[in-house]
Amino acid sequence: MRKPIIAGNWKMNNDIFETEKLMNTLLPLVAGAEAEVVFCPTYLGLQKAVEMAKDSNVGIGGQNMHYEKSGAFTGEVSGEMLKAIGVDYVIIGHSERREYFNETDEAVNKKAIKALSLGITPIVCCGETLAERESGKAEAKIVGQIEAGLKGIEEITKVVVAYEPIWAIGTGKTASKEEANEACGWVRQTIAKMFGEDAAQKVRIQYGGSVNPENVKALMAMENIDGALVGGAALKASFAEIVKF
Ligand code: G2H
Repeated sequence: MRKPIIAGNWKMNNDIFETEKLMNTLLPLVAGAEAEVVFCPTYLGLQKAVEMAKDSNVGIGGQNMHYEKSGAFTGEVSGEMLKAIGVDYVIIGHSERREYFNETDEAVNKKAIKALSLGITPIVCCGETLAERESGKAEAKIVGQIEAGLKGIEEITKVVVAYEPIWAIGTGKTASKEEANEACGWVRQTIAKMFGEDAAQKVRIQYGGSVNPENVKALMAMENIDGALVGGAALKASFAEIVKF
């Protein structure tokens, strides 16, 4: 009942020319996919990507946005600016933004609320460090991030959550399908406590962290996993195999 959603997070890769090239490679390969497909290039590639994806089955997403409309926020881009060029998704609170750019749960919450108000689908990220997992604190970390990040959201069923264990990001290590499913279950239970069971059953939860064409099928077969947020493997033609798992 939940439509799978596979998103490629291109991170800080691909200039405008490389963006065009990868779009040209991937668009025909992912055509006809049953899953909802999203590509998230850098800010500089967004407009080109939106134009190129116009008549395709691919949606385009930003990797971040500011919650204010405009103002003295050097280096930032607002949700309104994303919307103006036709961006329909935005990744919020990726662990790399939390770690390197001091993004807090409070900022994640403001950004998610703002994105929804603009009709942009927020992909809200959560996940624990290796130390937190090894000391039995993974569930508490994830529950806390979801409670704070999704607080006060009115259109919860339009939110996509990405569970990404930090120790599995770009490391080649993947959480086992059981570990990933359990953590996505913690996310769903927390949403159920906050917004009710019906709403929680409608929210799509992605797993992210070294997803590749070999492991995607087993992950997607798990009860609580409705999609994938893919980094390194989203930069290759074989991303189409992930999309068409
Ligand atoms: C996790 C993921 C995409 P990768 O950050 O967001 O990256 O697939 O390279 O682990």
